Parts: sequence; structure tokens; C-alpha cells
Amino acid sequence: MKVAVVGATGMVGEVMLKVLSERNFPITELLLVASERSVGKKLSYKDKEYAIIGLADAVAAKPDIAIFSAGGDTSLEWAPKFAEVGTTVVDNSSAWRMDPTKKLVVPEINANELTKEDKIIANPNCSTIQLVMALAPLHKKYKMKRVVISTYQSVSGTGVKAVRQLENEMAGVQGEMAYPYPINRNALPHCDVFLENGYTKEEMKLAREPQKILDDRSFSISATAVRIPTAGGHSESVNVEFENDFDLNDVRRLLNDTPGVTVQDNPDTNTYPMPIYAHDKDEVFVGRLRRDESQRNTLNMWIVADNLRKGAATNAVQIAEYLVKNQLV
Ligand code: A2P
Ligand code: 11C
Repeated sequence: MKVAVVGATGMVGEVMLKVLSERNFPITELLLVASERSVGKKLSYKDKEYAIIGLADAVAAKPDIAIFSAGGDTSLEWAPKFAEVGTTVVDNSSAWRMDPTKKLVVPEINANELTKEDKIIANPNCSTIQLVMALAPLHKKYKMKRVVISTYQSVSGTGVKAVRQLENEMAGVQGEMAYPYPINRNALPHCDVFLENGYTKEEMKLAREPQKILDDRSFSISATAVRIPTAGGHSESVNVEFENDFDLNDVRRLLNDTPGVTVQDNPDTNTYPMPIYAHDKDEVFVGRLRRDESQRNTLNMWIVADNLRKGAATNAVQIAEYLVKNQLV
């Protein structure tokens, strides 16, 4: 496969290269793409150096697959240009996710919807991916009515500038601010921009994207997204009301049997998911499984994943792998 990584110099781009290499993605030619600022700079992949090229040159090279993580504006402008020359784009930005003509894919859940005609495929938001990975098997069996979620999101979700802000604050150094307030020793109930309805864009992604991925609008989701001073890994406190009653052991078994999900749940040994353990892993970790004693058919759980891996790079590479395996590119 001739593969382009658009946004190769970015935080997600770097992890994409790592994941492509680890999984031995079948690459015959690799194009590393970034903004004009980076053209000519060198990056290495599997011990070989590659010079960064610009978007126009990458389109002219007609790659089979282009994996994008270069922001929504770049995707909006350039993904159609790649699609026009026959490239299949897997896009990690929010640009195309809710477009009814584009598929929003978590491979373990709905990759079977993909066809050769899908030339721009959207990768969901990081906090959505880990949420639906745990919800999908439970929804299938017990049918969800309503989900209430609060997130505890790491600064790496915002990008390099935010990681630097946290590091500077921890070192007592003055520097550029990614957030309107200090993040160290703080919690900001503010991820992404505020919308007219009083929610943030991140909260509305959590409310809408799962319905599209699960192809079901019969359940509703209410979200509060919070930024906390962790370097990497997003955590989520999730309350799910089902139509049908469930058995807690069955819930545990269902989650355990779900590819990509690992249950870490033993109060006797203080075993529960945490960002430091999820770091650099591809699984979604679920724990603190317990009945909500205030309401019928309702479950509480805690979900953690590495937001740059399963939340972004790994999921995108898995989509690309599915395309190759099923001869859709
Ligand atoms: P560059 O390093 O040249 O700015 P992050 O999310 O970590 O900020 O990374 C964003 C990625 O998207 C970087 O690789 C960045 O390249 C790339 N990028 C940003 N704007 C553009 C653009 N207009 N055209 C191509 N790549 C872009
Ligand atoms: C965050 N979820 O942690 C964001 C990062 O829509 O792809 C990814 C934003 C997106 O702030």
C-alpha cells in the first residue's frame, strides 16, 4: 500500500507512525505530510528517514490510503482532493463525523458497514471511542435507555501546547497558555469550545457520535467533559440505564469477552483502571462495575483508555487494516 500520514509531525501523527510500525502495516511507499512550515524536515519510520512533503505533492502521488490528523480545516479542504484521485481517507478530525454521507467507524463495532465507495471515513472523538467500546456489548444485550457521563480528560487531548502548559506550571516556569486558567492543581469543566446550548463541543460529540456508531437513536446521552492535569489517558464515570435488568456477573463476562476491552475490577485488591496503566496500551479498561442503587436497571462503571492510541491513532490504523484485509482499497 502507498500510505500518506497527514499531520505526521503532530502528537497524534507521531503515535500513528508508531502504531503503523508496531502492527507492521503493509506499506510499500510512505508519504509523510505536514504544513508548509515543516516541508523538507526529516522524520524516521522503521529506521529510515523521510522528508516531509506538502499536501499538494501528496495528492499528486495518489496514495491508496491517507490517514489524516491535521485538524478539521485541513481535512475539510484536502480530504475531498485525495478522494478525487482515488485515495481512501481515514480522518481523525471532527470535520466529517456527523456528515450523513460519511461513516463513523469503530472497527470492533461497525467496520462491516464499510464499502469500496467510502472514500472519506471518519474516526470518532477519543472520549467517544472508549465509551462505545464498553457500551456496545451491553446495549446489544440489555438495550440502553439513557447514559450520563462525566469525563476526566488529559491535556494531551488538547495538543502539544497544553502538554507544555502543564509541564511549565509543574516546573514553576511562565509560558504560553493553552487554557484560560492554570491546569496544574485544577479541573476545568471545559473541553473544546462552548456552544449556544451551554454545552461544550466535546460534550455534544459524546452525546451524538455514539448514536451514529451504534446506528440507534433510541437512547440518549448527557455529558459533562472535564479537563484534569493528567499527561495522557482519558477517564470516564458512566451511568447507564437499561430497558432490561442485568446480572452484574453477566455484565463482567460480556465485557471480558469483548475484543479490545479489559476488565480491571476487584475492590479487594484496589484493582481499577487508571490512566498510568492505560498508557501506551490499545485496550479500553473498564472497572468499578456496580449497580446504581438509586434506580432500576442501572449500572455504574469507570472507563479508561490511552486517548492518543485507541482514542485516535490505533482506531484509525485499525480502520485502514480492515480496508486492506477486505480489499476495499
Ligand atoms: P506542522 O507540524 O507542520 O504544523 P498537533 O495536533 O499536535 O498540533 O499537530 C497537527 C498536525 O497537523 C501537525 O503535523 C501539523 O503540521 C499539521 N498541520 C497543521 N496545519 C496544517 C496544514 N494547514 N496543512 C498541513 N498540515 C497541517
Ligand atoms: C480532547 N477529545 O481530549 C479531544 C481531542 O474531536 O478529535 C480530540 C478532538 C477531536 O480534548
